[in-house]
Amino acid sequence: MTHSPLRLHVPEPTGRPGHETDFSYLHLSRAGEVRRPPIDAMPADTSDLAFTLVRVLDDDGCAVGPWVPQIDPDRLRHGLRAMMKTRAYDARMLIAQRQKKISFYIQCLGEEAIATAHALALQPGDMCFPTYRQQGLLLARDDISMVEMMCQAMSNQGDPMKGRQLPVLHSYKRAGFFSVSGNLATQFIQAVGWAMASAIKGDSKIASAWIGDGATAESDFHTALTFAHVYRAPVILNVVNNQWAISTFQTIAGGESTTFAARGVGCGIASLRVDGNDFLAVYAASQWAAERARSNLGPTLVEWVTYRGGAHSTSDDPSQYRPADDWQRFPLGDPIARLKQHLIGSGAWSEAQHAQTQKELDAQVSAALKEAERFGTLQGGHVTPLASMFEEVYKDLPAHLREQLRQAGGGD
Ligand SMILES: Cc1ncc(C[n+]2csc(CCOP(=O)(O)OP(=O)(O)O)c2C)c(N)n1
Ligand SMILES: [Mg+2]
Repeated sequence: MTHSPLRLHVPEPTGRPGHETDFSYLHLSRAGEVRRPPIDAMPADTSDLAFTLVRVLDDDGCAVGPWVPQIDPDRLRHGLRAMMKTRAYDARMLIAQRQKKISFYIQCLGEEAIATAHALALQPGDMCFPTYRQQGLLLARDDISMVEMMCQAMSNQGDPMKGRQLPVLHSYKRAGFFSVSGNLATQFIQAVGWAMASAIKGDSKIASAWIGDGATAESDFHTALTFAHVYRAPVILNVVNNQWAISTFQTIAGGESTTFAARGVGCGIASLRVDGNDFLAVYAASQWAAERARSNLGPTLVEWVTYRGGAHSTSDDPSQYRPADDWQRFPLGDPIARLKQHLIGSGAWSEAQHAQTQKELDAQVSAALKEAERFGTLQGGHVTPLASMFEEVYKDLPAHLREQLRQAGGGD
């Protein structure tokens, strides 16, 4: 028998600039269709849930099925406001970058439901290990002021990290927000290690790890899954599948013939694949996973299916590699519009309240930026002196760094 020459398969996205995306590759479930297993389900018994999609809100904005969470209207209004605040904050910071007040920015347009609803499902003292796209975790709770966050992005004299981190890479131990590392996937091993330490101490706190679809291709992701499984670490393993890793489509990281949720089940970890643009589904699945971890039942991997609505960062131009109208055509819609529709439909919200809230948030964000600028901007000065990077690292500065400090114009 003769064989034709071997050849590799190189996955391609179904859409490119000027050629619209065929989103049927997503394999969606209908709202309410997917079962909700008990909290103590065996990991292998969640296998089907790695290939379906947990959804609560249907096309009419009604909450249906076994995953409808117990959440009162006040908390839902807070959630909607948190998403709107995150979007308003991002929009203003993008302008600030174009005005050269900050050097760089990363927005989370279209992904707001994931971090904000997740934040509401955690408890004080739990620790998130976020990527650069989870500013919603901070903005959903009011323990860190927007002014302080903006100062961080401007590396000015109000920046708690004194310009030592890229804009957006926040660090807030007091808010359960571990220092964001630019090195992708490190969050996963760090979170699993923190969760193991919490269990070793006999504490009640859980960890929540964050990673993008692209970064799951890093070996740290797989190492973290092995440790989480073996020791049943109290951790939630969040994979945000926003379809893109800068210009690389999620299939290049291995999302074509399987799902990212299936990685969990394959490692003996309970797994869910969830509509990340459905605030109620995100809240319900986060609660399920948190309850499991807190009850000593071990880790849960959740794949949040969403879409990166904007550019990867202010240094990226997505018109080069994907259709311009892709986000508008994404079948899971816009998380803010969907929760708004639900709340209006249930009589808990109105168009007038929405418009008023939008106005208030825009004003609040502008006022915060004005105040933050008083501490300095990239263009206007008052940024942390270069020499300060040598401080608070070593008790006694080694000779070679003393020399570098001298060259930087500081020290003796
Ligand atoms: C270890 C490592 N490799 C590469 C990069 C460069 N890089 C920064 S963001 C990014 C894309 C990440 O995509 P994904 O994990 O899907 O997250 P998303 O940006 O979509 O939220 C890359 C390759 C990095 N920061 N760290
Ligand atoms: Mg991605």
